[in-house]
Amino acid sequence: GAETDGEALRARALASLRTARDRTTLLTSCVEEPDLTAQHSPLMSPLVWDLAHIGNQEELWLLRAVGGREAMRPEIDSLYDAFEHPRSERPSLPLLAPAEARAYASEVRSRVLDVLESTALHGTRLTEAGFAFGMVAQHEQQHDETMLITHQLRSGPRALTAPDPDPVPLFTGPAEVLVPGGPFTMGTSTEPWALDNERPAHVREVAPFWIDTTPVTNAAYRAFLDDGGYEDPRWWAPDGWNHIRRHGITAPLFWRRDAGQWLRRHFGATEAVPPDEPVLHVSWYEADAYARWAGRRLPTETEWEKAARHDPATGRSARYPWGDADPAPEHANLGQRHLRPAPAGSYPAGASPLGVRQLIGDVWEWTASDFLPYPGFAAFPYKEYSEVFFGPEYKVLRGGSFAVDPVACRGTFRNWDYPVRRQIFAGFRTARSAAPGAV
Ligand code: AVJ
Ligand code: FE
Repeated sequence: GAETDGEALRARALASLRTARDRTTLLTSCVEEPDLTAQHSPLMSPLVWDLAHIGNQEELWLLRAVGGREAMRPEIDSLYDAFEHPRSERPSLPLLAPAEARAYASEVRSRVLDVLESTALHGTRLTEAGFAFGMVAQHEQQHDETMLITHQLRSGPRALTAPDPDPVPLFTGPAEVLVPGGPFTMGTSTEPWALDNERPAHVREVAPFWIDTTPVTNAAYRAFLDDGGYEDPRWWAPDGWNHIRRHGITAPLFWRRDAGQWLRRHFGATEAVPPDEPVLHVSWYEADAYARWAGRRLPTETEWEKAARHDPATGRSARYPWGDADPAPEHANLGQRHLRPAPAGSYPAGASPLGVRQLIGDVWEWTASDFLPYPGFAAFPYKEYSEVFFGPEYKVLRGGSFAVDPVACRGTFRNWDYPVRRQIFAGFRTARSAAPGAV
């Protein structure tokens, strides 16, 4: 009945908020105070900014908008408004000190638990099926991924550890999979915690195409490097060529050549670049150049989602490649259980019906597409989540990385970033059209 549904939704909201806070606590307690207030890269906020911003967004949406409560500390709102202050400015703001930021976020949370107890999870769009609580849990998890990127960028010894993914035999299955042409339902109108840019569901016609069975590996990417890929303008989009020349980019971020061997910095340690892992920390321009060199191209966002969700047996779109079940550890490398992507060919239980692997988890995958609204898009609950970013400056990434929590990952989930970005946990796979004569 409605009451047990309400209880199940409340339990899910509570568990999602708790999982997010446990991760935030881990990410902000494994380093000393100076590492929380320092800016480790001009591209990133100090960790203590993310921490208080997480609390402030939770206060805005769950205490004020849902709970109708007064502002706790109205004077700090502007400090933690991402649009008022770009990341490069944030270290010079009068931010809450680590102890104050922790106390603020935990006071917000304890009041949120009261609001969750006393709010009906239906009746308004914001509270329907616990949406606002799910949105806030996703927001915290997105900043947790951002904080993990800051950890990767920081110098000094390793602060975080996690077991490596299980080794798997070298993947020897087919290199690519044929996805049939025809209609496909993209996006969702039914997933309760889907964000505004994933909506509404709509049908698209897709021409048949081939897509890589697994993400492109470090070994495959090295062949591009060894073939002089970074010195040959034929492979590069003109803006990408200018960018790599101007910045002297000759390999993925964090890679370094040492006596004929490629090493990389990985969370405070140095390691040989693992050949079978999906390539990580490449820009859209690098992904696009590799694909052209390989005689292929990046998949469009529509192709990516069709590969991930289309079930040819029924013609319907599933929530995930493996079906409608929520992600479990055997499906995908998610949730920072590991601090790296799993080798190509891992997670056979997470494959799509056509056999495409590792679409969810491991590495965010660059697509060919600009970040644009779907037909019928309506900003909800705020324009600054998606709407202000629509346009040709941002490219879409899909599928989530090892650093994405399941609550913020679906077959419909859309991420976006500038085509020059490399610090994010991004890799890619390639595609080609199956129609005769097409690329
Ligand atoms: C969806 C990952 C691009 O981190 O900029 C966090 C998510 N929005 N706070 C970002 C987000 C507001 C956003 N991305
Ligand atoms: Fe935010």
